[in-house]
Amino acid sequence: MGKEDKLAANEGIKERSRFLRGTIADGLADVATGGMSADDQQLLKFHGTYQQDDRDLRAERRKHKLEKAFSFMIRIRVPGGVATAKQWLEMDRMASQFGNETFKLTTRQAFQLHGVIKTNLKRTIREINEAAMDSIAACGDVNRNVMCNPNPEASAIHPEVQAVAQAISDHLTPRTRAYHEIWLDGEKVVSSEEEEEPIYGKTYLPRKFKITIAVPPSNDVDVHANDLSFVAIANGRGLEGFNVLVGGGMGMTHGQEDTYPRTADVIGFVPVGKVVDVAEKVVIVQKEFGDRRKRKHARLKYTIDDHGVDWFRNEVESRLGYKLDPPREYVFTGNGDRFGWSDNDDGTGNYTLFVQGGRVLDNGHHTLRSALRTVAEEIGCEFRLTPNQNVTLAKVAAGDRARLEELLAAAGHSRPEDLSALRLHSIACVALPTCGLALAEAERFLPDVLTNLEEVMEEAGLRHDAITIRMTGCPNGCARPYLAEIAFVGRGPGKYNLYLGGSFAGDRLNKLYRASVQSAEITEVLAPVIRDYAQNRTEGERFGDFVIRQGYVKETTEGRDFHAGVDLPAPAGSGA
Ligand code: SRM
Ligand code: SF4
Repeated sequence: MGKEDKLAANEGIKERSRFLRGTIADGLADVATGGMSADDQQLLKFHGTYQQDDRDLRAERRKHKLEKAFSFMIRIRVPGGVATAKQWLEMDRMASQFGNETFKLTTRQAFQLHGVIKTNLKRTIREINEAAMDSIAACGDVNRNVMCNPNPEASAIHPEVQAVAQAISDHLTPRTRAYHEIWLDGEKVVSSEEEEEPIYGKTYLPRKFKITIAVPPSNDVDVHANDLSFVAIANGRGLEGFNVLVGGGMGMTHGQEDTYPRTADVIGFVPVGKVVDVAEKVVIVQKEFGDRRKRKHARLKYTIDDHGVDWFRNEVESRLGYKLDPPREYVFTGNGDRFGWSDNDDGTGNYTLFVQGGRVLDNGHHTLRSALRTVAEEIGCEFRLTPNQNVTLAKVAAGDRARLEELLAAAGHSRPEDLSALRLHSIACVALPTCGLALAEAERFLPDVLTNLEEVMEEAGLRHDAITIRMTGCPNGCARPYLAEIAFVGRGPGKYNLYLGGSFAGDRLNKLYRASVQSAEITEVLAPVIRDYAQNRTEGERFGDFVIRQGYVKETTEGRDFHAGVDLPAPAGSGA
């Protein structure tokens, strides 16, 4: 069998794992090391946890011949991002008791704890479950946390759309009892023959799978970064159904042009009652046809590009036993969050606040984490995690609004109206020190980049002009950089590829503008483009559209066109 025909190593790990058990239970009991075996590390992802090590400490520990400083990241699913005040308080407590005194609001509306040591892993996952949350399928080759627009402006249909997100999430959650056995001391299943995994089977999906639901005009969930999305279509009377989009995705690898981000295709419309059925059949087609030999080519986006979108729709429809209706019209106006207060029909209000990098922490005089703890204790509102790493404090009674604002102000937390529109439209992935794949900083560096660019924007009179700007430490795309108007993607320590030309609504991919820009040169490279935009844009023209019109980059029309037409300056000294 040639190398190309061989199944990827992860396929064997899944096949042998007895429905995701592997030797995880034994590995947890082994106190001789703070880590787990290589195979179990792959299986642990399906249980929502990653082995990591503190990369800031690597060199020092190597010098002293010590094992890496292993710890675990736990990702906690929050379908649609809706958490109660009690759940928020539990995350806050666990961040101190088991984690690194912070917790992260992710780009997929989940919570993450970092720094949990192996001996605390089981207890932490158990306590997460006691708080009516879980981590199963937060990672791994299965459907992940289902995202849903938390947009408080759409309060009338939000509960209905949220219920659909929950139903999809429940339906696609793995059925294996392994999670309960290992973490919750559930009764042991005698043999794996007793297990049933009706949708996934014993090798699950070829790769991760992601689903979102968007409520236009907001595309905050970034439908074009997801394998499957549903776009809510409502009329004056309520929710009618959803357009179905397939084949979006971000991840790629530097220097490998057969890997690329891709925007999704609309394949039809489905009434509300059939959404779960459609989700299941899309997952099943990908299970059957996704590439199990090459993990870098295993996402749905490549299955669709390999076979064609019409073929894919037919495969889905033949399993459904009916045809999808023609898609309906909809318009997206942006993929950022809407900040500040909005009102609900019942007189309560929702307040969306900016959380830099989604990191909930107390830092010197800026004590956001403590303030939000008090909000949860005193006001007891809902905490809705946004897809842009922010939080909406939802259903706040009219009488509590002033107190909420007072608590945030006392914590030194800036009101959205006091922040630049650029910062409010920024996202950074975790990157260093915990992410094992990071080539460069992101969450710890983007705030400084923004501070420098804010000066340029201010001088150009653009303080209130929103431009989407995203940074990731590597090309995997966790902050969905290829859908931003400006994106920095780590190439190596202190070096970033700079992409321009995504659309403000998140429905066009950007293109490489400069490769390997040094950290210190970022402002210098971008300032002339920003000034040109301020002076020469047309009425209402967005930055991403302007850079294409002015010829800074060519327009990217689809994923396969992402690497084409890149026009980089000749390297210094080339004589060109
Ligand atoms: Fe991601 C891997 C963090 C959203 C594409 N992602 C990772 C890992 C687990 C690194 C690893 O495999 O060892 C990162 C852990 C870092 C850490 O220390 O916490 C990581 N991804 C994140 C989060 C926390 C970024 C954030 O700052 O918020 C996001 C968690 C979302 C969640 O709650 O589930 C996160 N990751 C995304 C997104 C955005 C999205 O889904 O909307 C993407 C791009 C969309 C997509 O999937 O196409 C994304 N992550 C990846 C990839 C590339 C996948 C691919 O198709 O090539 C990897 C690497 C991999 O899977 O091999 C990855
Ligand atoms: Fe890590 Fe890369 Fe994802 Fe950032 S984009 S969190 S560096 S995998």
